[in-house]
Amino acid sequence: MAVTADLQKDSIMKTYIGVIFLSLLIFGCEKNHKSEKEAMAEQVKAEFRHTWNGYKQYAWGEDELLPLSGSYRNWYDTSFVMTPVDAFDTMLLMGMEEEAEETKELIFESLNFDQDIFVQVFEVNIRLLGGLLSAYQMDGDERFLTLAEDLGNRLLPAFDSPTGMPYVRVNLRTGETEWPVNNPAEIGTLMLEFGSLSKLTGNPEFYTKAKNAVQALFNKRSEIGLVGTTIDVETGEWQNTESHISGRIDSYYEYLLKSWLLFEDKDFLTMWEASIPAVNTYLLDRVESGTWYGYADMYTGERTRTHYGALDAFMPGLLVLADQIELAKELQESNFKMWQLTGIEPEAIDYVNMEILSDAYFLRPENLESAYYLYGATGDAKYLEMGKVMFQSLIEYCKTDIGYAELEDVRTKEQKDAMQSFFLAETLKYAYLLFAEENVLDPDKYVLNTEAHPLTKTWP
Ligand code: DMJ
Repeated sequence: MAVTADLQKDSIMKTYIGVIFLSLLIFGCEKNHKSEKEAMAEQVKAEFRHTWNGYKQYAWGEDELLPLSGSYRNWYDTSFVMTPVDAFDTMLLMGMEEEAEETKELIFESLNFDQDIFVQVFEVNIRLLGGLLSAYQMDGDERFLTLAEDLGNRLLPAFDSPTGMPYVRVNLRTGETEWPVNNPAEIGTLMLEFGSLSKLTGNPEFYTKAKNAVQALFNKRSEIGLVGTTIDVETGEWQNTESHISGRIDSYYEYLLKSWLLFEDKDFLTMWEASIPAVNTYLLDRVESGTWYGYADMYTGERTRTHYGALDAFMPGLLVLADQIELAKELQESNFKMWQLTGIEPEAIDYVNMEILSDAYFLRPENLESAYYLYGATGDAKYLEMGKVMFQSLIEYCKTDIGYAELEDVRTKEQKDAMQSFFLAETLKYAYLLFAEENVLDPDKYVLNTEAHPLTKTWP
């Protein structure tokens, strides 16, 4: 009896010690994770500052820094201070008050949309209109809204087509339009910005025109529920009937769901729910190398290509918002596999044989973006680890003395003298949000536009 009691005591003791040891280990790991996360967030901030200083020194007041030659590039005949407008809310999130103040002054001193220039509606919308609206909501200065409203009014004539779908380009001064062959991404990625502009100014026209365009496009889907790559906005005829989730279609899907989340307008939920099953039936592809989205004919659903790329990598993040976490996890494994092929992701691959089809890297954010959403939804340290690897490859291969450079070729790591404004708006923002404290941006309150500008429902 005594021996049994002693044994029992002994085993209770051992379990007790085991539990304490395990708790200490978990606590220790959590603490380690926390301090490592903090250190990573600081490092992202340091890289942002490094790049911003380069912009200040070599490209102040211009659209984009050229990170190898120490020069600059403007998109059009005049600068629209693309990088500062795109980078401003990242500075606010990072708590970089001094930099935010100087940026704000630069924007108000130099930004003037009264220009006789044809601009690309989609790019100007996601970067400038999105940036200004987010700046207004986060900073509160009315001048941001005044600029946003002026820009919105100048973009409105783009919708004056027979179908209500926008032309690709509009002249900011005359309202003339050009290029009627447009695509779902450029037609369907205006709603978050135009809708917010209506809510914030009280003028419903922005919301109505952007929504009509989305609905006109949605109505052109095939019987099996897919859209094609290009469509003529004057005739409503599809020009290229290949369907996919890549560039030229990608953010159409993103905005269907996010417009529902931001405006709680059921029509967007209906369109999302009618679209995504078709995407997951005909485009989703599970092969030996992993789970991917391929290309298919929009009418028959037949596979046309087994291509995937850096732009497609946004989809796991979007699926998290749609609560399709398991699929998102599967896809993120593939995203990371693509990243690891050469230590930094190529623009496009054939996922069947993992062959690189387009070997550039444009400093794109989508892979990090999906890691951020998945970490938020699962709390799984695996996604932090992925983010860490991706961020470190950026430092290793893309960093220059004055900023960050795209890569000509992910195999040779040869750098290219270009740095798009989304590097500061998105790539470093998602990296920062992944590692920073959760309360830096409340995911239940904010919807990020496709250029990662946070928008929030401040209206009734
Ligand atoms: C950004 O301008 C936006 O994220 C857009 O939706 C896709 N392309 C770039 C980033 O890769």
